[in-house]
Amino acid sequence: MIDIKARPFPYPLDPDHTALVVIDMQRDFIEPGGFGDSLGNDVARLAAIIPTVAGLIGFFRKQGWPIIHTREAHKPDLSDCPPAKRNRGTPSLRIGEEGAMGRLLVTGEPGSQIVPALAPIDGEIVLDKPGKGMFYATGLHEKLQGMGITHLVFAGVTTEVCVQTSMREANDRGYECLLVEDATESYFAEFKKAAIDMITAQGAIVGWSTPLANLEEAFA
Ligand code: TIU
Repeated sequence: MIDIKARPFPYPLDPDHTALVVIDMQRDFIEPGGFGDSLGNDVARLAAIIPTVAGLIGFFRKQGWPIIHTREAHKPDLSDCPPAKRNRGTPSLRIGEEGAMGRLLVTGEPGSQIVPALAPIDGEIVLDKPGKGMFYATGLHEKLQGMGITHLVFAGVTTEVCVQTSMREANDRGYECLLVEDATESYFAEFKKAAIDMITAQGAIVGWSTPLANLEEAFA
């Protein structure tokens, strides 16, 4: 185990059993005209973390550790999109409707692609998920178990929605979870802070958080 400086106390990283999960760094959330924009959000906040996420991905590639990229994306016939999700609220466009980057949150459309600066490379896992959490209806737990993964490092968007949901799902399945706090972002600064506070409170009730520099420093 290698101790990483973290909140609320050092994170015990197991170099042989750790994977990175990059949550939903796709155009639909980060670029104008996508799903995030349709909900009335300022998407520019999210683009700002791309260089740090790229640095984190580069760190994992250098170590030779597994990387999983998720995308929130539904089947073209929307059979995996519950009406409760599609019909909620008054977005400018609904899931499956045609936007500036194709049909919103639909697999294979331009908007569902990961931003070019963070594009997956051969050997990395790319996982489409219909929910906010990465374990719901994906088979990911079985895949990670098959790989012998016990520790998960998290990055991506948005902190309090898909990242936090995925981290809570992972925590309940027994994974030791670390959130890289400058490699995640929310449309709402106060929600990012609150999510990290909630995750790390009560003796790391959900997991740990740390900036990328602490991870890099431990392996320098
Ligand atoms: N709306 C919002 O903050 N997030 C999502 O809908 N999905 C993810 O977080 N990926």
